[in-house]
Order: sequence, then C-alpha cells, then structure tokens
Amino acid sequence: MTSGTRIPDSHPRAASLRVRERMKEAVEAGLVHPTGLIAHGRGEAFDYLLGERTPPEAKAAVAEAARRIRAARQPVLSLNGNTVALAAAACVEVQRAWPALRLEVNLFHRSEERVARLIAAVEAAGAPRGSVLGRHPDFRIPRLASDRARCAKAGIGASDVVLVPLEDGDRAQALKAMGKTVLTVDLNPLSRTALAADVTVVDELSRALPNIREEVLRLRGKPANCRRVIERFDNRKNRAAVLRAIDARLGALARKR
Ligand code: PTJ
Repeated sequence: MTSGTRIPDSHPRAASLRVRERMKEAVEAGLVHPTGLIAHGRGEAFDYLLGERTPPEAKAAVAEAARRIRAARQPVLSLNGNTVALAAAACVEVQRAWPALRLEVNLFHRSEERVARLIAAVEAAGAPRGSVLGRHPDFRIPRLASDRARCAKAGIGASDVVLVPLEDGDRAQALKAMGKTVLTVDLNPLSRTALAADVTVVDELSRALPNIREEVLRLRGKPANCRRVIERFDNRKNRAAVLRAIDARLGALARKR
C-alpha cells in the first residue's frame, strides 16, 4: 500500500478527504474495484445535495428496514468492495445485533482473489472466521448475466430479505423478480436500485448502518409481528419526500445571498 497524503485537520473537507484516501488505499489493496471510486464520487455528489446529514425520511426507512430484518426468516447483508472499505466494522456490528443475519460477499467485478481479500477484511473487522459467505458460490440468481448472479445457496440463494447497499440496479431487480424483499442504502434516490427496492434508505452508508443496528437492537425485545407497520410504509412516498427535501434545500440555498 502506498503512503497516504497528510490531510490537515483544519481543512474544511478533512473528513471527506480522509475517506477518499481510504478508498484509494482500498483500491491499492485490491479490495475496491477502480470503478468503485466513480461510484463513491457519485455518492459524494448526492450527499452534498442532502447537506451531508441524515434526512428525517432516512430515519423512517431505517426503522422499516430494521422491521423487515426482524421479521425475516433468513436475512442477508450483501457486501461489495465499497461497502467493506467504507464500513466493514459497522456491517459486523449490524450482524452482531441480529445474529440471524448472514454476511455474504457478492461482487460485480468478481475475482476469487478479491472475494478472499474482502472476506479477510470483514473477519479482521470482527466477523467470526468462516462466517462470511461468498467464497464458494453454489447458486445463480436467475435472469442476471453478470458475475453478481453467483452467490451462496445458504446465503442470498435461500434468503427472503436482502440488504444490498451501494448496489447497481440489475441485481436489485433480479432479486425482486425472485420474490425477495430488497432493502438498500443508496445516496441516489433516483438510482434503479432505489426505485426497485422495497425499502430505500437514502443516506450515506457509514451513517445509516449504526442507525440500522440501533433499530434492530431496539426491536430485539419486541414481538415478531410488525406486519401492520410494514404495510403502512410507502417507499415511493418516502423517496419522493427526500427529493422534495433536496429541492427545498437547493431552493433555500439559491435564495441565500
Ligand atoms: O465491488 P463490486 O465489484 O461489486 O463493484 C461495486 C460498485 C460500487 C463498483 C458497483 O456496485 C457500482 O458500479 O455501483 P453503482 O451502479 O455506481 O451504484 C452505486 C450507488 O451507490 C450509486 O447510486 C451511488 O450514489 C451510491 N453510493 C456511493 N457511495 C455511497 C452510496 N450510497 C450510500 N453511501 C455511500 N457512501
């Protein structure tokens, strides 16, 4: 790994620049695919529009996502390169909060070496050795041409609820076509994944995961039947509210002298 650029604490964008450095190092370490940097930049742009904070609508979506995980028979959190580089420890924390949740590495730009490195990174972040799925794909998601179709029968294959953060749209649609419940975290409320998902948390992944964990923990002591609340959540309305909030924010900024 090359040595990182020193970022002064006084830099107004220090936090964001440090994440960029981390992403660059994760590319050099073979964790993130180079195109993952482009995906990250797109996320940054949308986060700028949100004001780099969690919108209230994301909190409602997080509560719904946690309820879906709570009610699931076999929930899975799907991990790609960006997700691991940005938030491996937070993913492990969500899994600890809900032990039935399986972690599975599933990649668009798949190579066996990258899968092994990502699994090792998640284990280094605290996942028990051998618990992260993805190394031996024995199932294919139907109607999906990319390598992302290759997954574990015991994980995504058998799942009823899949949390797929920072996803490209094809797999979200293919998972829906299989009858699965799709949850996502995506800063872009207009992405195909955001549109296809049952629950779209429009927020930055590192901010959203601790909120999901907290909600899941809160539900641990509650009865399993959260159905009535599930039926009340409307993902389209929630996304529309985020778009209106962005619109209002940009309008207010445009009026500012
Ligand atoms: O690791 P691989 O090989 O599986 O490849 C993964 C990437 C990310 C390259 C692949 O999934 C991809 O190209 O994704 P997309 O189609 O660019 O979609 C990524 C989505 O995540 C975009 O809508 C971004 O706005 C969003 N996004 C990026 N960074 C974040 C984010 N959402 C939440 N938090 C972020 N930090």
